[in-house]
Amino acid sequence: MQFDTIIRGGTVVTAGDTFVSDVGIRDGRIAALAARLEGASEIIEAKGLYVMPGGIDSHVHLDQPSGDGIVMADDFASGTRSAAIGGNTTILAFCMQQKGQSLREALKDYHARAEGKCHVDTSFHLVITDPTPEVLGQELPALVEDGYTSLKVFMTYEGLRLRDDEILATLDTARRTGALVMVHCENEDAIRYLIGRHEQEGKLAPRYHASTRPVAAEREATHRALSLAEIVDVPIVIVHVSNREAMEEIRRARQRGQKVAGETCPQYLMLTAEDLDQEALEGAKYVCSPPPRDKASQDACWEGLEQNVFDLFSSDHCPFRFDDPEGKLNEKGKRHFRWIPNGIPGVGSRLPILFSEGVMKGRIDLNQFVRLASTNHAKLYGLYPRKGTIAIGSDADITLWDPERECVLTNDMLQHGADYTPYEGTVLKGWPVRTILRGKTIVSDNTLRVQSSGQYLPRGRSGI
Ligand code: DUC
Ligand code: ZN
Ligand code: ZN
Repeated sequence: MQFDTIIRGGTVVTAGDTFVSDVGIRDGRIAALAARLEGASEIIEAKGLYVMPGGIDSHVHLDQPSGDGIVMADDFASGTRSAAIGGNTTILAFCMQQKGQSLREALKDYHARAEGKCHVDTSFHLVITDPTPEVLGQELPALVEDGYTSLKVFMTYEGLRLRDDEILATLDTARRTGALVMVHCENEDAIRYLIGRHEQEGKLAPRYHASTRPVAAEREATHRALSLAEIVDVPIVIVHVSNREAMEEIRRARQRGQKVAGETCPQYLMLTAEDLDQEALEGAKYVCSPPPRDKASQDACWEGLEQNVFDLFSSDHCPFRFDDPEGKLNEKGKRHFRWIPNGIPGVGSRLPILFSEGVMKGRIDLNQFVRLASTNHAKLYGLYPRKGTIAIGSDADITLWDPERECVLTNDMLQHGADYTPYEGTVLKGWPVRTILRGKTIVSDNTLRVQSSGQYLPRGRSGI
């Protein structure tokens, strides 16, 4: 047999092309693309289906220790199961450094959490919370050489946030070593001030999570992050952008000649601050940072996707159970919004939402979908062309999409650890009917077929 598998008669979609072709797979890689291929032990009929690169979700939180009795709803098994169900073949998760901890120690911990559990391929971003001279001068340069080529820094959250001089030192290390820095942009001092004022006024319900983190706090921090990157002349990624003003900061930085990538997420297209304002603490389900804004912000985020201001559409999957003392409704969280854990589930629903709301409603075309779902993540985070495309020699990471499949999204379809999805009841057109990882079908008919076949991926430097 010439091939292990042939995907027959589907419409292949890449970042730049759409064409009907058979796809021949051998030893886990794409070996041939031609109008008609013969000779395989497995034939997958794909007539009427789109044959797309497997999704890459480059912003996923799994099994992060959250402190204070709070437990994340997904470990690497359940989180990557949901990823595969939703058409993904690779995720990039965060390895969070604790204060005083070396990056090597943090990595040892996270590798142990992920080892043997992942159903899709996985790689880690390093979250830098303690940028000591040893970390920046010695550990980080060695780790970048070892394939840990991206970092995240926070401008908000006491205990996580870096001061501007620390951000500059981290960015400078990134410039020297070729790492790419992702920045969470919100002004911590402004947020803390507003939380204090809300406390004095007794405003403690979930909806005040949104009013203590206003657009101006995100816009200011976005502008500052871009300025700091400009000062040391290094590319950055602005993650989880929620509104027009922050988005326009990215556009302006590009016009000044800066290299910057932008990311937005499903919550900023599908939710608003009104979702936080509901009876019986239901609003806690939608608490995430930055918070969802308003309808005009949703429109702005769509515009950013259509006009390539955003290169990345990621889930920012950060799941907590709702009705659970270790989740959203912990004892303190019931009384004060600041103790409601921040984040919402989304790794399984990201692509069906973008396909249905974006492609099927005519906002983006199929090739733009592939760029936002997969290719741009691979290019930006050093996985291309092994991942993120359908080309000879690339890993056979392929998702088959049925554009005619209609469904109403329910939590049980997503097979994650959370007890809710923020998108319950959303009517979807188009669904990923088969997910193939390095040539093996890992999901079909919404069922995981192969356990734990994900590998860890050391990465090259960013192609930004
Ligand atoms: N930032 C994230 O990227 N994810 C969840 C919470 C947060 O603040
Ligand atoms: Zn963040
Ligand atoms: Zn995140």
